[in-house]
Order: sequence, then C-alpha cells, then structure tokens
Amino acid sequence: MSLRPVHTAFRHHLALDGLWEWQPRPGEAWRPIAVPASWNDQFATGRDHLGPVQYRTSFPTPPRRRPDDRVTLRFDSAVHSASVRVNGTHVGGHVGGHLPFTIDVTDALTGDAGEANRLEVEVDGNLSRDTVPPGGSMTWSVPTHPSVSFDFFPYSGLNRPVHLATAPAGGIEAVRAVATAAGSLSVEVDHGRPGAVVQLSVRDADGGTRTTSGESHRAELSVDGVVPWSTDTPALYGVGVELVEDGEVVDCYRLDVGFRDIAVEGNRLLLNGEPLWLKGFGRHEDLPISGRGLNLAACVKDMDLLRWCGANSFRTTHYPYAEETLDLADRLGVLVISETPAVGLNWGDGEEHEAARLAACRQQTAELIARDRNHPSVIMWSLANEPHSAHQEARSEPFFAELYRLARSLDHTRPVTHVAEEGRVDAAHDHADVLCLNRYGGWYSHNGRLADALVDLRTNLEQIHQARPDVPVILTEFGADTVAGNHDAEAAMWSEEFQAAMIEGYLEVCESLDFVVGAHVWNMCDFAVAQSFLRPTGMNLKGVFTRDRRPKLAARVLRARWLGT
Ligand code: ADA
Repeated sequence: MSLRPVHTAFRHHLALDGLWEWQPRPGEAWRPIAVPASWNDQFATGRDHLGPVQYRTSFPTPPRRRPDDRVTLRFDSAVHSASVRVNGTHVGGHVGGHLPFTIDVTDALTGDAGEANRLEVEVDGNLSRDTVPPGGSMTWSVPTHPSVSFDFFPYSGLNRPVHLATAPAGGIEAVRAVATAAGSLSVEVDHGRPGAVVQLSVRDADGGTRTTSGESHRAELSVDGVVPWSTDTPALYGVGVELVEDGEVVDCYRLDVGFRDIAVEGNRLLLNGEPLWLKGFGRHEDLPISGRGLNLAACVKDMDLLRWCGANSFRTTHYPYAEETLDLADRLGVLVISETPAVGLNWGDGEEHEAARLAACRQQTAELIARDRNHPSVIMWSLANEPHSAHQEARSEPFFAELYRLARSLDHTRPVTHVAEEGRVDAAHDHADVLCLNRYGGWYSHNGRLADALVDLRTNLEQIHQARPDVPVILTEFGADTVAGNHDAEAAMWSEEFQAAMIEGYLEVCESLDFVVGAHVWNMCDFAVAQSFLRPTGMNLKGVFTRDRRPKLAARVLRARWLGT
C-alpha cells in the first residue's frame, strides 16, 4: 500500500507540481500541461480524447540523510492507469484511478543529489469490461460520448500531486491507528527492520507529550482527559510513530488522529455513543478547466458552502476524493462516507470479466481503506454505488459477500455499506450495516407529481424497514435537475421551485421515520457529464449550487432547514 509522504527528521518529500510536457498521440507535438489537473479541459480541443497519452518532466536526485535511504515517487491519482519510466527504465505502474500508488525509483536514478532525472508517464483514461468502473455505455441504455457506464465526465490524467520522497531503507511502510473516544490509541506498523520496536508519542490536551514503547509491529497508549473528535469538537492529536533499533531511532512517521467511536446499534448510527443524523450531499470533484484535478481553494470553498448549508456530511461519490479533502473534513468536523470507484457494476457478460472486476474491486477496496483509515472524519465505507445487481442476485450476492468480508477483515471499526439503485434492495444488501438508498420519484418517475412521489417514497421506505427492522437507512441520493434562474409559480420540473419543493418533501419524509439516520441531497453542485440527449449542455444540473458555486433556491431552503437561519 502507499503510505502518504510526510516530513520528519528521517523523511522528506517534494511535490512535482507544475508545468510538465504532454503528447496526446504518438508523433503529435509535445505541449505544456499543468499537473495536477485533468487534461480534458486544458486545451481548446481534445476534451473527449481518453488516451493513452504521454507525460514527461524531470526531477532532481534528492539529497539523502543516509546513503541507503530509498527514493520513491508517489502518484496520488492517475486516471485510469499509468506506466512509469525513469531515465528510460520502466519502474512500475498502476491500474485504478483516484487511489495512490508508490514506486521505488532508487536504482533508476542518475548520479548525485541535484542531478536531473527524466520522468515519463503514459496515462490511459480508457476503461474496459475488466476495469472498475467498467467501460461501455451507461447500463440504463443512455448512449453517451465518450461512452461511459456512469453519469459524470471521465476526466483523466494526473489529477492529484506526484511526490518525490525519501525514507529509510526498511523503514515504516504502513501505519494503522485506532483511537477511541475513551482515549486509547493502538497503532500497528508494517516495516522491514527485524528486531526493531515501535515507539509512540502523542501530544495531549494540555500540550504535554506522552510516550510509550511497544513491540515489533505495534504499540498502544492511553491519553487521560482526551477530547473526543466530533462534529462540534473536531479535536486532533499529533502522533509520532518511531522505529527504534538497538536503542536508536531509525525512522519516524507523523499523523494526526481523532479519538472517536462510530457504531451502528439497532437502527441508529452513533458517534461517541450519541445518535447521528447525516445531513449533506453527494458531490463530485469537478471544476471548469482543471476537471477532476486537485484545487485546494475549491476544496476549502466547497467545505465552507457545505457548512453554510448546515450540512454535516458527504459521500465521496463515486470515487475516493483527494486526501486533502479528508484533511479538511478532519479539521472541520465533517463526516465522510468514503466510496470506492465501483460505479456502474454489472453482471452477466461472462465469468472472466466478472472475475476481473471482482479482483479490481478487491484491490481498490483494500487501497481505499489503507489510504483513508486514519482519518477520524471517515465514518463508513461504501463499496459501490448503484450496482445493477437486483436482476443478477445469484452472481452479485457472492460478489459483494466477498467484498464485505474483505472490508471488515481490514477495518473492524467502521460500518460498511453499498448504495442501492432506485431503492431496489437485493440479496447483496443482507451484508450491509446500513442501507443506503437512492430515490428519484418525482423526477425519473411520477414526473412532476411530487405528492404522489412522496407517498411512494414513504411506502417504499416503510416496506424496506419492515423487511430489515434492525438496519438503519440513509437516503443517499434524491434531487432534480434545475436550471439556475428558471422560476415557475407552480413549481414545474426544471425550476428552482420544483427542486426546493422536492428536497423539502423528501427531507420531511426522512425526518419523520425513526429508522432513517440521514439524507444526502444529489448533488451539492452542478457537474460535467459525458454528452447525451439526457443532459443539456453536457451538465448534470441537480446541484443546489451552480458549477461556479452560486446558490440556487434549494441551497437557501437547506440553510433555513438545517441551520435555522
Ligand atoms: C444516480 C447516480 C448519480 C446520478 C443520479 C442522477 O443515482 O448515482 O451518479 O447519475 O442518478 O443525477 O440521475
């Protein structure tokens, strides 16, 4: 797995952000390109080209604390697959966008510190029936261009930073921290130093530092008077993880932890023993020009708008978001359902393809949990969004049974779920700790007839609850496409009034049912999609904010309802 780079006395890293060079096709001219960012909207033409493309840049051999320190490149995200060469030598690659991978490049470096090294990366945004998400057109038979199986634009490229890092040979390779509301902290460490032991230090509430020494791969301590992490008090504590060999510290890693408990009890979701009600959104990492590229200012803005609405949570629909977004959520006390890139899953196209997709889902589930597990804001894992599983239960149930087993074997501290399509709960949901349902009555059905849709919603939710009385429900998506500025005295579809009325109606139903523990509006902001007859101007307009983050009427309605202002 791919440990996030940090700066300590033993570890240094440098983000290779900036102007790289980029070649869309063999033989075409190289041109400057910004990294991190998607390539699709950086040029006048070529938006729908999904690669493979070539990136190139150079980086200096970094100074090393010890001559045997290792030098790595950590790619925070390359969508969808990447193959990496340093000084002409293939050094590694990765399949799967939105999750990091690290390549040891030590042996491919030229000369001494400061010497330039050539870095060449081939990135391919194309998907297939063996990838997750799967390639091909949307299963609900809406042909799109580019052809995709999901409802967002397939922005591709080096969407997040690429880090040049140094670390001790055989040093810390993974850190798994569990910090409870009672103040206990246990840390497991993977490393390559037989005979070394793990030592922990944590700065406690009054600034004192507590330390303890542990065993070869784990250590634990407790902090008296800890302030539990919560939405109101997102208290973070700096933890130092040291590797001690023959009495000498040989490596040190640092991370922030939040001491908190998350649990499902009956049909309640509990944070530190207190019932939670999730108010928030499905979102997208989506901006003009930079596409799905990391934009820290936009991360800050979106988190502030989310809290301006009085929301307390979001789901990383439909792929893992940048770690910087989770840092913000940790610091601001926003709750996150972290979702894998498994959107558009289907079955029935042959065991070989299904097996390939299961392997990809296993890999991405493991990578997601390894990457996000130490963030207190992450309270739940979503293994997929809207798999087309209801009509293929004989194949989809064992598929998900394996993914749930894997997720729980990797992290026993968080509930696990996956999101049902149009409220169609099927056998795979028998494994879920929380039932997450998307519903669009009033929009895709009962068109414009909101009162009928709300009756149907209530009936459907109560039926689902009767069949699964001890499982809490989150309505993870509901909403309506809305043209900003389009008003209608009778709240016709596509008007701001219809969107606001639909959202209010859904919230009233959800808040009236004691087994519902949250509601996430789809979507927080308008976002780009692949071209189709379904989406005017290539946009999904279900945002309560426009793509340039201007509030529609629904945003103000949410603020009044969730914040009381
Ligand atoms: C689905 C899907 C979303 C979006 C939404 C819509 O629920 O999960 O990604 O496509 O429908 O806008 O129709």
